[in-house]
Amino acid sequence: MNKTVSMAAAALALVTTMTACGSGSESEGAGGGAEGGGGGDTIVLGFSQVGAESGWRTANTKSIKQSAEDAGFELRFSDAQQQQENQIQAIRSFIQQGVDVIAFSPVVESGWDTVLVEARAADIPVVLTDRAVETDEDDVYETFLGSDFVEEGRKAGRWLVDEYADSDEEVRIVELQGTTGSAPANDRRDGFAEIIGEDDKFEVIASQDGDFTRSGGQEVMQAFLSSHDDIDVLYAHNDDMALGAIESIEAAGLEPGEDIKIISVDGIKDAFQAMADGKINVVVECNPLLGPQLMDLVEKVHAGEEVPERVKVEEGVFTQDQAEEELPNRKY
Ligand code: GZL
Repeated sequence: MNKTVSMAAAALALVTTMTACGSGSESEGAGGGAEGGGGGDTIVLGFSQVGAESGWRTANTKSIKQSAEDAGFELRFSDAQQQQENQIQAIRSFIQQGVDVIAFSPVVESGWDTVLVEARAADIPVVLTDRAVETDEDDVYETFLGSDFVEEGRKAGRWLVDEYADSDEEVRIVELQGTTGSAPANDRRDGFAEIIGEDDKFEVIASQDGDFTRSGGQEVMQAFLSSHDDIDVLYAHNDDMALGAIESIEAAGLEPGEDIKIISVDGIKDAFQAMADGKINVVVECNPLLGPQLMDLVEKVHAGEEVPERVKVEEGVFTQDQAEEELPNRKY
């Protein structure tokens, strides 16, 4: 693989990345700046991040940056502000720079084949982290490190089935979905539906995209409340939307956690505090601290070592009675 990238091209690519993404693009760690690509002693890792939409994402970014520094890698980091076109341009820029490895968390599942084929043609290995892609191409990424979102949805469903095991009454659910087309939104929806679908007393009366943000959760929950006066349960695909929804529930004069039970996913500190305050009933953990595992995979992939095609992250489920005790242990 020809990794000689002219200084001008590399500088242009880096500037292009910053201009194109209109977002945060930075180079950190050993040898930061607009030097050429990889091929030296220091592994140059190009990372395209979804954005900064949630507490989970903030913790994920911090883990990646800290782990790259600890591993002695040069990290070229791009924040796509939740726009797929920004991620595609960042990946193209990393290809032009001739980085050693590209890693990214795809904001949505589809639309990646062209740029992944370009990375393969440039002989630059790609590592998926956090979210998966749908692709018809073979060998366009080395491994996928991330949670099992379908299982997270099942865990949410199982809690609800247990919670209402002794009731035959209809249970009316509203669902705050994550970013449309994203793997966590699709899979958490499907896993939850799989479990509650076994009993027709459970009915999802409304489901809408809140984009994984607090403002999105607040706005969509407000809309749900204005068109439904019989909501029993909120299933939020992440804590930030659940926390935003709580504001709307309280503004409507209702008690979150009591009048409307709340199931959430991620496990950020603010959600544990809300659980301790009785406002969220259960949190399905989704671990953002993927940095150490990611850097280990990057090192192996760069060395040409075999890596598993799929690396799952172990996670738990936490209920209100555990919140107070667990809160001091939370790392994000
Ligand atoms: C899950 C991650 C999701 C989180 C949200 O791995 O992709 O994106 O659940 C975040 O908080 O926005």
